[in-house]
Amino acid sequence: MKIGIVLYPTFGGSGVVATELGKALAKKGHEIHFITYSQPVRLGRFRENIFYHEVSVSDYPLFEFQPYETTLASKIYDVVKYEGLDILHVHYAIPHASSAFMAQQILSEEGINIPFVTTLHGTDITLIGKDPSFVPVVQFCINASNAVTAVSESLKVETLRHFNLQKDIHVVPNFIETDLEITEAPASVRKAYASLEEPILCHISNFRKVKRVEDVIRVFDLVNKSLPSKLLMVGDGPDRYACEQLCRTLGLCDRIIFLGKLRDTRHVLEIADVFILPSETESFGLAALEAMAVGVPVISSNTGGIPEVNVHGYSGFLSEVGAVESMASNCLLLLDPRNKERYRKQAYEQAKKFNLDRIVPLYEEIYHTLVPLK
Ligand code: GMT
Repeated sequence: MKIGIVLYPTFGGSGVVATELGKALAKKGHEIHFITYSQPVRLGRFRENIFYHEVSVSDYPLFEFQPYETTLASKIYDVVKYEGLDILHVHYAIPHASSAFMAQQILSEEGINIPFVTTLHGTDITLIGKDPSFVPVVQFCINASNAVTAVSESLKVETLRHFNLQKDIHVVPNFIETDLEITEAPASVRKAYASLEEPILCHISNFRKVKRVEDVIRVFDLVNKSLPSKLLMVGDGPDRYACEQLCRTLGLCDRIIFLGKLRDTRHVLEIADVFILPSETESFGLAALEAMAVGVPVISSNTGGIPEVNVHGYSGFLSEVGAVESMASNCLLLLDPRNKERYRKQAYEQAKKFNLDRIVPLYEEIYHTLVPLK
């Protein structure tokens, strides 16, 4: 099949999932056309069956705000028509679903029928999508999509609660490639950040308000008081400054290392002992799954889709949002030498349930219902 994937190219989870999906489908022989405004961060090297079409936004002086949605619709039109695509898969409703709808309408005037699948990732529904200024368009576009998927049951429920939908929503969870065994990082890499007896805690996010990054520092502070440890903070965003301030106030600057944005987080996760995700809400929590896939158990909040990924008492522990004391004591449980190996294995086993080989075919099934003959 020739599949167009419309995505955000940045470090956000939706872009990562869309890129990894495209790469997996390309490996299976599909022809994948990524459509977005800059090269997706996870796309990496040149690969068979993968093409990238850049949407270049003009900076005509009349426009105080560049009409990205319109430019994107034109690009989609172009790629569908001249590359002969069979189907479009748009990740994140705003504005990708409305651009796909516009392109679909224009193409149908020319006798070209192109179905589009919309995958809802979370903030397109839970935060931005609920903004009254977006509701009519988001609702219309979900209903106009030929198929709709959500990355968790929780996101499906939330979407149905908030919008008036006539569409069925398929739950297709996010996925990860798991190795045959847990991979160990070379001791030399670990040694650069912590001594042998110091556990390494890790957090990865876009440092937005919803991630509650200051809770990560507070949890670490409590853990470190009982068990001297190190914390690796990966990513960047609006709340990084407040986090750095908090480290200074708590006198933790020599214990917390800010690594900034990284394209490939796997190598950091490989040296971590616990992953912390205290988000206010999270439709899935891909970062937690990525940690579990290398055998790192997770301390998280219990909201949104997180409980579908992190199983309390098995792959890690869940606490109420903001319950930093509970998160810290659970963290110490995971770090107890008597428990450590067991939770490590269980986290890894839990991640296997989301293996790419199990999940990618679910998307292919949906494509086949819309493009039966290919
Ligand atoms: O919150 C982020 O990190 C970015 C955001 C996005 O859309 O790129 O992530 C959302 O989609 C991810 C992939 O499906 C999910 O794993 C995240 O849970 C979800 N974020 C939120 O719901 C806050």
